[in-house]
Amino acid sequence: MLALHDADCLLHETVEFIGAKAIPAHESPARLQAILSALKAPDSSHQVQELSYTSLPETAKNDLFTTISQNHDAGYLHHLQTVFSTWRDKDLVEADGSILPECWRFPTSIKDYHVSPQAPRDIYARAGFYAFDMSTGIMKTTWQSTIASANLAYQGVHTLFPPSSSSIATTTSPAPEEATEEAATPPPTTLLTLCRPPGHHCDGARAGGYCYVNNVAVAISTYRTQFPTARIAVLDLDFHHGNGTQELYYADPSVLYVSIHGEHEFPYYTGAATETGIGEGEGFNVNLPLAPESGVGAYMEVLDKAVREVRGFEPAFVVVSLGFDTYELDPIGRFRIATGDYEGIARRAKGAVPEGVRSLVVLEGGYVVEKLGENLLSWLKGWEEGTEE
Ligand code: OKP
Ligand code: ZN
Repeated sequence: MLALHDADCLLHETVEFIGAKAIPAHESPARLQAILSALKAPDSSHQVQELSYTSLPETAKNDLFTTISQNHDAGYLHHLQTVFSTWRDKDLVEADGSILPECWRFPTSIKDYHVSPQAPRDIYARAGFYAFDMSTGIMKTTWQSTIASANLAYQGVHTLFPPSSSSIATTTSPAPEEATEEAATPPPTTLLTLCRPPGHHCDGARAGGYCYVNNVAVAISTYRTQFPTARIAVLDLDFHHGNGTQELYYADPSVLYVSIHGEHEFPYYTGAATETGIGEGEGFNVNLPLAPESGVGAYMEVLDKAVREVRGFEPAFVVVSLGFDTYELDPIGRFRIATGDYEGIARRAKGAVPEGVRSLVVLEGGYVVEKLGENLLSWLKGWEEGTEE
């Protein structure tokens, strides 16, 4: 299977608070390194295509930024891009330090009183205004990795659905004489984007859960430019509930969000089965929380439900948010899935994709670095062999 990667995704390396301790974040560059070595091993049947956001022409960069801006607030994006240098100029953070929030927007107990939606003037307070937890520090290369990660989702959709217009630039634009030959190659039916940082927790204006820009939303917005009204299904298989993705499409009947995740786990305040969508989007959000310590048997039962939901929706495009923190030894996930189980899980999950429909697999979490490669290879085997139904 084809996987898209950008070396800039390895740069971001921050800290998080767990309990009373600040530790190097579980979401580390080593995760991506492990995945790359597995995919590039001599006996691997997979291909890694290296992209480079940095060397894109300005027009493509602008187009990507416009796409991101469809889902994220301008003040928030400005904050992500500038906060580190602003703090650094004032000597408020070390060159290799990470900015973490100290005070969040909070609901008051006064009925019908709403906290001002304006970003506070105070420089420390703004870090809290644009975040919802202390796992999502901003260091000097955070934006560079974030934009490279988003670009993978953007380019991934362009690879699956080659735009007819030549205005969309990629880093691998063929020379004119090769262009016809290139066009003759049919696009792949599925591909994997090695996104890092991940994306499913951040919403329109807040970073959280190691996420800054929602890569799935970037993929959906990119797809929408070609297919404005087609139905899109998101199947979120990370251990954690993708609150950001849920929120972005909560009122949207053209995007079905289906998630299997640990019950009562991070992000704690979302993911209940009672969250079914709002307004026109009512019925198009399906949460399938599963008790911690569940093994593959219980998981497969709920996966069957998820697959039926997606199939019933008859999507024209399927996006998978793929996390390996469902693995039995994961430090922050609590299911009991074994390496060998991923093959069967992916084979079953592939049944969610209707025949002839293309799919994009977007990397989210998974924190047992030593097993990430093996787990992914097992999953990809099942995904490639599994049939669209
Ligand atoms: C991101 B993804 C647990 C603290 C959790 C953040 C977890 C983010 C998970 N005690 N901190 O969905 O893999
Ligand atoms: Zn997760």
